[in-house]
This record gives sequence, structure tokens and C-alpha cells, in this order.
Amino acid sequence: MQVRSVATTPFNDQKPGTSGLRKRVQVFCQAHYLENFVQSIFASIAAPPGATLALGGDGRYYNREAIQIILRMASANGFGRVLVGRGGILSTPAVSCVIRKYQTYGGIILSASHNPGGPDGDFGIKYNTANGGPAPEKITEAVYAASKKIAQYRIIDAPDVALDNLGDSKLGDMIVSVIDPVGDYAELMESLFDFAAIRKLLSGGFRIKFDAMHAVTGPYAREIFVNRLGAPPDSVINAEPLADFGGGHPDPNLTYAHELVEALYGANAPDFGAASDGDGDRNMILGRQFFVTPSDSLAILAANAHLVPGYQQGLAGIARSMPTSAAADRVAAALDIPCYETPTGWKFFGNLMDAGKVTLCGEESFGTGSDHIREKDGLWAVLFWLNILAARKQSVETIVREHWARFGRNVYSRHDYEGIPGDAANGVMRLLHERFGEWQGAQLGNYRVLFCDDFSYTDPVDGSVSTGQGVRIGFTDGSRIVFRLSGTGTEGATLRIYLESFEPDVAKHHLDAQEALAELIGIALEISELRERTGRDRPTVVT
Ligand code: G16
Repeated sequence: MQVRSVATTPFNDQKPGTSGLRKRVQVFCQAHYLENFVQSIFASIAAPPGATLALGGDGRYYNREAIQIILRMASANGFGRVLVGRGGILSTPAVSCVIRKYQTYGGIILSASHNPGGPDGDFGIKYNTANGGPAPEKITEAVYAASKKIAQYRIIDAPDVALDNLGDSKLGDMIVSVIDPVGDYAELMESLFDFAAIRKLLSGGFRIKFDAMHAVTGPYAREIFVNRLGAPPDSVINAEPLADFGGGHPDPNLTYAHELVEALYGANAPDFGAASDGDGDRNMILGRQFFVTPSDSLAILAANAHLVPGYQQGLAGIARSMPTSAAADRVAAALDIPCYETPTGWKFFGNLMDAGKVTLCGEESFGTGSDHIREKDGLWAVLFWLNILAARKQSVETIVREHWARFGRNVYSRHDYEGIPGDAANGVMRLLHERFGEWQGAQLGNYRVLFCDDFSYTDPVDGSVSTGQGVRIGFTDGSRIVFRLSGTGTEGATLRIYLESFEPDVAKHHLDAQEALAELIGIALEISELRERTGRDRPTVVT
């Protein structure tokens, strides 16, 4: 088959964000746009001739077309084999699993994660390295640099590969292996958790509801919860993956997973509820009329890991992203293991896991995972919780409250201001930087400022430094306000305010987080002049 070199010119907006390149579908559908970025990846990763690649996506609009283009380009660029999920489907954790199990050179994931899909929605692409994890910054920066000077890309002329049947076919000199997207992943889950105990829990009247949000986890959840664990079929809702996620916003939080939230807060609610996002790496955990913050969830998984077969040998350490609450730090201290604080982005956990420094990782943005793969993992978190529930035979709420009683409660909330003009968002961040000096040691209401900085991180494994990772204002009582611009949005800017305080007093643990954090919220709005500068009087999403 003929390899063609196609002349092209650079696009100036192909800088990967927190997690790969995410843009509107229309942007990706422009002539040469996807091809330029894919060629820039291939130019930056130095894969040897004949290397194997994993490839799959969350099934969103443009997934199939993009898979065909990438296959033709992989063939033209000398790859020997591509493992692609049937129908072009692989969740993000499943890609990580496949890369590691079959020791591929790397993998390409097509997803814009929790962003909406469809012709007017978002599309995305990210590269994962041989450890199964997101490419580190030195690779994403090389890809960006390559995208700015690209002059041609390589592709072969060939008919579409049949993606719906398992098995091998040839594309030029390259083999395309269409694999079952679910099997390897489900097997890995079965090796970590006590499926017999969970099966017993579910057969004893404990009711669960999992919302796949019409995204990629539907087939995975059906196989694991229904087929392997015996949950009734209606335990999995919105299980059919749709190219536009049924018009929904596949972000598992209290705002967007409203069908699940209504079920768990309604009459005759199930005992346990969970949801995952577009590509299956996020999770939200609910008890009956009870929300578990992602920060608490990480801490509780760590404190109960000894109950789970895959983690009974103990944890090497825990890592959390900077804006995630310090609840996990308290568990790490009690277990006498290290706790690392990294910038936002799962890619920062990879080195720590590869070096054996941490076992569990988590982020406030509904991401939790472990060193079983190198991505956060939505269904893994759900199974971890079910394993704990099966072992402790208590409700979700009781487990959380007992945790707070033992460790204290890190009261936590995140306020997102989505889609604000870039200038206004940058103005707020600039103002915060300019005022640093004034606030050191200042008294703001009932809080005294202990420190103010812009978070920077030195990777303890390779010494790489990441600066400008979010403005932190720490108070003497351990409370914190963090301001950060999101790196995953595609429309305007999203400003996030992360709020945290520590409450050791059990008598106050019942308080609603917004109530408990009210003064800090007021301080955050005042010092950032956010309302004045953006014209917004309330956040778009509160979690
Ligand atoms: C991605 C990253 C996460 C990050 C999240 C939010 O998640 O993998 O590490 O916490 O975005 O990032 P930001 O605050 O910059 O929007 P996902 O699930 O979108 O891939």
C-alpha cells in the first residue's frame, strides 16, 4: 500500500492541557487538524520500527473516524501492530491496563473525558507511555513544539478497517488486532477485589445503582456488576454508550449526575450509588442521602485498604493533588507512610508509582486510583468501596462518620466558574499574584494568613520542576483557599476556587459544607474581586 506524505501547515493551538488536547469537534474536523497532532505525537515519542500501540476511545462523536485516520497513519509511520478496542471503544483505565498487560510501546486515547460530546460537543486525544500513564510534561511539550513546525504527515491510502469483529487484519505492513475492550480490565479487577464477598453482599439485599451516563463504562459495568457480581440488571442505568452521551454532560458530580442523585436522595433509595464519566476514569460515590467528597473517599480507601485483598500487604505511600483536601495526609500519618502533594493532573503520579513510592493516588476532581494501572479508575473506586462495605457491613454514611470521628473532618468544597472570558479570569489570577505580599500574616475575618504562594512542584524522582500550579492561601488553623484556572475546558476559561477547613469536633460534623465554609467563601470572593471582574454572582458548579 502506498505511503503518502501530505503537505500541511501548523495550527497554533495544539498545546496539550491538563490531560491531552481537547477542542470542539468542529476544530478537530478541520482538514489536517487531527493528522497534524497525531504526526506530532509520532515525531516526539521515537517509537522503534515495528512497535505496538494501543488505541481506543470513549465512543464519542468522531471516535470512529479518528480511529481510522490514526490506524492509517500508524501504518505509514512504521508501527508493527495496533491493539484497538472493538468498535473503537476502550475506557481510559482499560487502555492503561492493555498497555501494561501487552507491554505496548504506548497508547492513544480518544476522549474529552467529562466534557459533553456530539457534533457541537468536544473531542480529545492524549498519548500514554509504556508505563500505561499519561505522557509526562517533557513529552507533551515536545508534541506541542513539533505541532508548531510540522510541514507534512504520513498516511497510507486504504479502506476502513472493520472494527466490530474481534481478530487480526493487515493494514499495509501493520497488523490491526481488534480486542475485547472489557475482558482484560474485568480480569484485573477480579484479581484485586474480593468478588465472592461483594457477590454475597449484593445477594443479601444490599442495593446499588451505577450511572454510566451513556458513556464508556456501560459495557464494563454490566459485565462486572451484573454478569460477574450478580447485581440485578437495573442496577446499571444509562448503560448504552451514545456518541452524544444522550445529550448529557458525562461528569459524575452532584450537578450533572442528577438522575443518580435523585434516586439516592429519593424515597426507597438504594444503599449505594456511583457514577463515572465519559472515559471511565472518574467516580462519584454516594450513600443513601449522603455524598462522599472525592478527598474523603481517597482517605477512607487508604484507611480501609487492609480489608481489600489487592492491598492487604500495605500501602507504600499516598499521593494527592495540591487542591485535594488534606484528609489523606492524616491517614498517611496514622499509617506512618509518606504522603505526596503534586500539581493537578494524573500525569504527576506516574513517576511516584513507577518508583514504588505510592500505592494510592487521588484528586478532588473525582479521580481515585492505584498502582494497578497508571490512570485514575472509576470502576476500580466503586469496587474498592463495595469491598469495604462487604467487609464492614455498615452503611456508607456510618463509615464516613466513623472516619471523621477518628481523624477529624476536612470540610471541603470546590466552586467552579465556567465559561468566563479569558481576560477576566486572567485578571483575577494576576490580581491574586500582585497582592501576595499584602496578605502574608494578615487577618482576614476570623482567619490569619500563614502563607501565600503559587504552588510549584519538584518531582522527587526525576527532579523536573512544574511552576504556576495554583495560588494557595493557607491560614494558621489549617484552613485553605486555592485559586486555579482549569486546564481541561474548551470554552472561555474556568476558574476554580477550592475551599477547605478542618473540624476536629464531632458535634459539628453534621454541618453542611457550604454552611461550614461560608466565611472562607466570602473571603475568597472579596480578595479575588471575582464578582466584580466576571459579573458572575454564583458558581456554575459546586461540588
Ligand atoms: C483531568 C486530569 C485530572 C485533573 C482534571 C481536572 O481529568 O486527568 O488530573 O484533576 O482533569 O483538571 P482541571 O482542573 O485542569 O480542569 P479528566 O478526567 O478530565 O481526564
